[in-house]
Amino acid sequence: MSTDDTPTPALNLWHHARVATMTPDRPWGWIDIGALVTEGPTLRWVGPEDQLPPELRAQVTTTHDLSNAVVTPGLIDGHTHLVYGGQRAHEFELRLQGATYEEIARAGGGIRSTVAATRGASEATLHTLALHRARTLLADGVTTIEIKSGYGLSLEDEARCLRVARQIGRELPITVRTTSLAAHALPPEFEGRADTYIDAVCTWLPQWHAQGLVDAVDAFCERMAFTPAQVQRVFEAARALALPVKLHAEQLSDSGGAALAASYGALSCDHLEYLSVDGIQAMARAGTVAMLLPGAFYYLRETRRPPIESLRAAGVPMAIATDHNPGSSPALSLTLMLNMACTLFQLTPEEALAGATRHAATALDLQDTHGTLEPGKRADFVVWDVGHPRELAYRFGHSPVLRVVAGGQEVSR
Ligand code: DI6
Ligand code: FE
Repeated sequence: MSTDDTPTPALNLWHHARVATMTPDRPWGWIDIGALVTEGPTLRWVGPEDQLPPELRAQVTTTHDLSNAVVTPGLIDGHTHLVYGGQRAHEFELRLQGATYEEIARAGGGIRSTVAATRGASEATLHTLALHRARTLLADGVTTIEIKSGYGLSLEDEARCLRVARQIGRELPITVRTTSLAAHALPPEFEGRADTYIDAVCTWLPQWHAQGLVDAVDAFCERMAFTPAQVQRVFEAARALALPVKLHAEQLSDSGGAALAASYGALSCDHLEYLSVDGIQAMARAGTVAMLLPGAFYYLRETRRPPIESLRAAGVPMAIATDHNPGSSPALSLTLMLNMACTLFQLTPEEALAGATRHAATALDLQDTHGTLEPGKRADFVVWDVGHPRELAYRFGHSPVLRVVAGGQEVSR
């Protein structure tokens, strides 16, 4: 509301667009000849251009002609491990020669080798590396990123990674949600003492939380990582801090992790190749999002697909993310994941885009402010050089991004 002594806010009109708002009321939330009005970082109005109220148009200070290009919400990468040192190309070669991901991990490679490289890197180096990765995602249309810790595995090393994640959210015009994944792997100094390590994580969590570093808590529930009983103790510590939980569940085997996470009202369960019927039903009851990670499935040359048809039938929302990490998914393109979600998991192009926008927002508890183009939400959107949004999933290996607008500001590229 403006009065005589408050300045009229600057309004930007973005028009002559084909808009996929991704609201669920109609396919793609489609508007054929659409316009958006932004006010600072917020969407003020979205709709068919011929319905734009004249009094609103009269307040517009800057007009952007989008020349019939397609506009979608800014993409949301709801599962990344963006902060780490080193790389694991040698393990890629070993796997091509027949070694499995689990065998390499048991021999001291895998997550542990990245933990060593991360501990050995300075915070400045970790920051430089992660910032470059975040910029690469942003250039591909990603305006919200979830960033997990999980390669520090000590009080101070995990805090460094979470600080780097927070810093990226301040430096780039993107929304960053941080997740503590201290229960990712057993660090070498706790060899043979997994329960003692979980005790330590439960005492560290309140300290990271007190430093404002944690938005959610995750764990790796797998025979090569932590048992459901250990994960449950981490979830209890999260609950005591009123932090939401999520879980790496049923990636390589069925350990019942998804049902456990759903019983804690998990925001998402992630991977899910071995998800059982019980797990699906528990997720449906809890409103937990299925976070599908086709990059890891592809890269580990998995053959068992997540139970897409059953998830769809049960009404479990399906999100798509890169799972960017140095071991099982060194991918930095969410548009590539849209394609893989269709080719590998048989999602429809519309389901895939909803998975990288609306449902990803829900998985990050950002559904009130992100994920669709609606008045009052954050003005995060992408202008694409395509004729229809299905083309975003149809292509791969090159990105048709024309312009990225984050918080109402055009991102320079
Ligand atoms: N599942 C994953 O996909 C990543 N972590 C996890 O629990 C992979 C981590 C790595 O291999 O470095
Ligand atoms: Fe992951």
